Amino acid sequence: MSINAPAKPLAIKDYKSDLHNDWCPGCVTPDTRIVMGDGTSRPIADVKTGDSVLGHDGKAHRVTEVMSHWHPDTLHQLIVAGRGAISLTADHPVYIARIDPVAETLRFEWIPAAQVVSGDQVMKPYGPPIVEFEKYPQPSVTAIFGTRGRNLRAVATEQVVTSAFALGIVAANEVIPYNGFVHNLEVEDIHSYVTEQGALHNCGDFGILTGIQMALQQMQIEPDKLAVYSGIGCSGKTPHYINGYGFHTLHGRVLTVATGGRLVNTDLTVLALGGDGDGYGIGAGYFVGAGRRNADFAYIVHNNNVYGLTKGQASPTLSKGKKTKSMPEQAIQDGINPVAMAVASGYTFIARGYALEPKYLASIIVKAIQHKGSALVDVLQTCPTYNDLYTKEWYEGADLPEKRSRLYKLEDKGYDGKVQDPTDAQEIVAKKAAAVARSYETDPIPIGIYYQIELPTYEDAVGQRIPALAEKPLVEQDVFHRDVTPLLEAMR
Ligand SMILES: Cc1ncc(C[n+]2csc(CCOP(=O)(O)OP(=O)(O)O)c2C)c(N)n1
Ligand code: SF4
Ligand SMILES: [Mg+2]
Repeated sequence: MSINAPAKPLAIKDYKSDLHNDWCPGCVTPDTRIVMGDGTSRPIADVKTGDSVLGHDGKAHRVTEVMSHWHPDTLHQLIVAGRGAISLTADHPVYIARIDPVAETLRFEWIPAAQVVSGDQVMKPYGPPIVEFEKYPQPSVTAIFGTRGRNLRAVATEQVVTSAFALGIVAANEVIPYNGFVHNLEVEDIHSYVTEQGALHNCGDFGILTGIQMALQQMQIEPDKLAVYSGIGCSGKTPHYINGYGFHTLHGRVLTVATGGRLVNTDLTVLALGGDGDGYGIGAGYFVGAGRRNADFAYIVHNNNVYGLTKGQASPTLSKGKKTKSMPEQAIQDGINPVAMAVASGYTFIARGYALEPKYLASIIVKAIQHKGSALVDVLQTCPTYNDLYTKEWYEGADLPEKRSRLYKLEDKGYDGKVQDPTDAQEIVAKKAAAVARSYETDPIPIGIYYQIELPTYEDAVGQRIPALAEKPLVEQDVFHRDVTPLLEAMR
């Protein structure tokens, strides 16, 4: 028990840092009116944790966190015809509909505020209760307006698209000076909220952060017994928002630093975090090395199929032939399979989670932390700014005729990837083969624990070679007052 241990059990808030969480610095001015779950509206500054707000799916969702910080910088002010103005930070995703004149359809997409142009149609669900929403994910222009797409802008100033959506035409997008507080909300399950002018979205990284904080709370890990390391990317910001020791390292190098951190202080729980580009691209060599070593840490990869921080280039997990909206052409390289890579490298715990199911993700992270050895949790993560292929709606299968999830839980199909006898080579090969086979399933995609085996860790091996390290961590040893004469003598 640490000397700083609190008298009462740790709550989720104890794992939140004081820093504003600014993934896609998605903030709006305090007076922005938010549509509540009951259809009324309220300034965002008056919305509280636990309140119910409208999500862009047209349903009510609980607010899990309210955030505000000082913003001494410019904002984007969208003037929405018939609805007024909304002022927001440049990267805040806004839900808009753009017309495809060839297909004569409205394309619904999330666009950073800075990229919204005059004539775009800002979307918002048409107030609760909305019963028809599920039926109209992509209404055609002709079905809605009875006119051709090219006439649409002339027709609509503010139109009810269906019984579910209202449109507002953006008349202008102006950059305005600002020096004051801005606010944002974290919203359960949907990660979006609706203003009187349109719907705004938050990133899947929030879901992963929530999953990590829930796991830490369930395990009652004291913040001063926690070290969180990250690489570079949007995901690399995670340690900033977790109350514990944190180290934002270099692109692709998180596992090297986390391994070092783990070996010098075996008293700490170590989390390594990073993006799919970070871990499976530039960091791929270290990924393999860490698997061979089996030091005790949990590595959580934010797998969004893009290089989010550098504006959405294809990451190593994007398959050949795929093209996100941020890519000029289809990917011409094939994507890698992280689970198969982890099996081949020797990871002793291999799992996959989904960012927008934080409770289930938390249960996997708990098991990954409890596992003694290198644990990989590959987390499928939505990036509403750049990845328009693998969206929340896609994972939910909203486009499928049968409207079923594209994910399933391995344990629900009776799968058990845990090796019962780690000395049984045949069982190990069979379990590894089963994990690899499942990892190639694409519809539905399995989430859960693919493979687990209890084997000696790197720390065990180091402790055998240097018995002093088995007794207490290196940080507690007196490394400065040592007699190095025998060493120097040996080198003469
Ligand atoms: C050595 C090095 N190379 C390239 C970069 C530029 N860079 C920063 S983040 C990034 C990719 C981030 O993608 P990913 O790891 O998937 O994280 P995400 O932003 O998607 O969470 C790149 C290429 C860098 N910072 N350092
Ligand atoms: S992962 Fe995508 S949505 Fe999230 S902060 Fe990065 S660019 Fe924005
Ligand atoms: Mg990425």
